[in-house]
This record gives sequence, C-alpha cells and structure tokens, in this order.
Amino acid sequence: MKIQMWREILDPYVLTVDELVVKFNHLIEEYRNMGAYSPIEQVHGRVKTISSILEKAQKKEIPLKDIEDKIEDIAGIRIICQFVEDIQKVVEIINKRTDMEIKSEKDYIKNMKSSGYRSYHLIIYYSVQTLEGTKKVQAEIQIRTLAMNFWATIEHSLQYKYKQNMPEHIKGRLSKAADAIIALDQEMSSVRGEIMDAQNSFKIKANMVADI
Ligand code: 0O2
Repeated sequence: MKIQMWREILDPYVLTVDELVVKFNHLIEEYRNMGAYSPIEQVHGRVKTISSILEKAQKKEIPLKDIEDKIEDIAGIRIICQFVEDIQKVVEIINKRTDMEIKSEKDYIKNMKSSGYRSYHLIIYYSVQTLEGTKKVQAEIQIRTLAMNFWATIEHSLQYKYKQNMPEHIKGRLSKAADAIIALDQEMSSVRGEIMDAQNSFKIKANMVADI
C-alpha cells in the first residue's frame, strides 16, 4: 500500500486522538476550576505506526481490507489516574458521554495478565468529521494508575529489547515488581483521603496566592 493511501486511512485516527486528548484534558481543567479532585491525572494519545499495524495484522492473520475493523487500537488513548478507585470513576464518566460509545471492556486489574500487566481497557466508537463526511472509528482507551503505568512502561521496553525471548530471571523480577505495584496501589488507596485533602488545601493556597 502506498504511503498516500496510509495517510488517508490514518488521518481520521489522528483527528480522533487529537480530539480525545483535548476532551479529556478539558475534563481535568473542569475539575480543577471547580476546586475538585480530578480522577484523571494525565492523558496521552498516539496513533499506531504503520509498521506496528502491519506487524499486528500479520500476527493475527488479518487481511489488509479488514485492518480498520479488526485492529481496534489504531487510535490509542492512555488515561493515568492517581488511585485504583479513580479508574471506575473514569469508566463511569465515559459511559455517560454521548460522544463516545463503549464497544467492549477488558478488566486486566481484576484479571491480571500472566506477565503481571494491569490496566482497564475500553474499546469505543467515536465519530469524526472529515471532508467525506462523518466517519465512525474505533479507539482503545487504557486506564491505569501511575504505578501500573510505571510497571507497564518498563515491561514494554524490556519486551521490545528481548522480543519473544525474555529471560526467565527477568520475567521473575517483573512478576515480583508487579506484586510490589499491587501493594503500592493498595497502600496509596489506604491514605487516599489524606492525600486528596492535602492536594486540595495546596491548590486553595496556590489559588489564593495567584489572586493576590
Ligand atoms: P502497543 O505498542 O502498546 O500499541 P494483543 O494486542 O494481541 O495482546 P488484544 O486483544 O489486541 O491482544 O489487546 P489487549 O490484550 O487488550 O492489549 C492491547 C494493548 O494493551 C497492547 O497493545 C499494550 O499496549 C497493552 N498490553 C497488553 N498486554 C500487555 C503486557 O503484558 N505488557 C504491557 N506493557 N502492555 C500490554 P500492543 O498492540 O501490544 O502494543
């Protein structure tokens, strides 16, 4: 497939990622303007690279004509939360919106992957306006805590380094690190109320200084 054709295919996904990142960042702003705690800490987005799309298509034996239908994460959004409890709150927020329709959900927090990976995944339908009219595309939203993201980022780099041949001792250490991340998230949840109070009073103080 020519690069121009790829550009045409991927363009609505670029728009989807741009729009979704703006919308989730705006939600953070809304919470902050109300002086309320935001269940969303950070938002990141990316469009899958052509080589990564082709690699996945080959691995899953997906013909090129079915790529947009079968590869659900061409547009990918990652929402990072402070606490595990925030994840369900974010899912509820998305569920209530009329501009995002949830197609499917995977809870890798209740059902941790064998690698130790934990995250909550949603596949949504999202409509964008293009020169050819409205196009409904799929996007994957990964929702995870800062701690889960730390683990997944390191593990992803190691997966990239070792491809399919990650040494057993590294797998073992990642598995121990995953246990430590579970313990850390639990510990943080147990002091959630105090951390949130501290953050709110810090913000109130900062706003008062800004008003002077
Ligand atoms: P990238 O580079 O992040 O885009 P599959 O993709 O075949 O595993 P499926 O059903 O398409 O399976 O999706 P699944 O299992 O919900 O996972 C999709 C994405 O979740 C992956 O995208 C990763 O981003 C993330 N993920 C899943 N398992 C792991 C894991 O064990 N470790 C880490 N670090 N991330 C994981 P891609 O396409 O693999 O890659």
